[in-house]
Amino acid sequence: MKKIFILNGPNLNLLGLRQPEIYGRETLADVESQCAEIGRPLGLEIRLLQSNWEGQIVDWIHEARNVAAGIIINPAALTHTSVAVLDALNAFEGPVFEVHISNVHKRESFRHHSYVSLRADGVIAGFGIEGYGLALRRMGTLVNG
Ligand code: CA2
Repeated sequence: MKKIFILNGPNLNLLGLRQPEIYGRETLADVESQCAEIGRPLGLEIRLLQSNWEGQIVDWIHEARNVAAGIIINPAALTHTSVAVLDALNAFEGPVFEVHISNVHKRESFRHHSYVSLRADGVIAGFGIEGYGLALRRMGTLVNG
């Protein structure tokens, strides 16, 4: 089984608990179980992590360098602010996919720019939590050759 990190940034621990009109009613635990199911037949073992701390996200990206074949990341607000997350991703050699639950391009203009997109091999926005599974399927295609 190849390991794929699914990293989630600030406030995504509230997924399913607040603002369902924007982010839906499913929780991060639902994302984890759906991705585990999608990943299994593809030979992908997922490790889903969430932190409200930028430095923790950077540390997990560094850890991924040694153990993960790919990274799926929803950096949340760090998408629009963090050169540190971009720099860490630039030091990771495998595929990186950026996922947003909401369609950031339909929202405030400050959400239209992403530092992470400068590194991402693919970007999914506005597909709800299904976006994680879609990214994982593509990851399977890439890492299994
Ligand atoms: O659409 C996305 O996935 C975002 O990455 C979510 C971020 C936002 O800053 C990005 O612009 C787009 C916000 C995550 C906050 O998540 C919450 C979930 C439920 C309730 C409150 C916050």
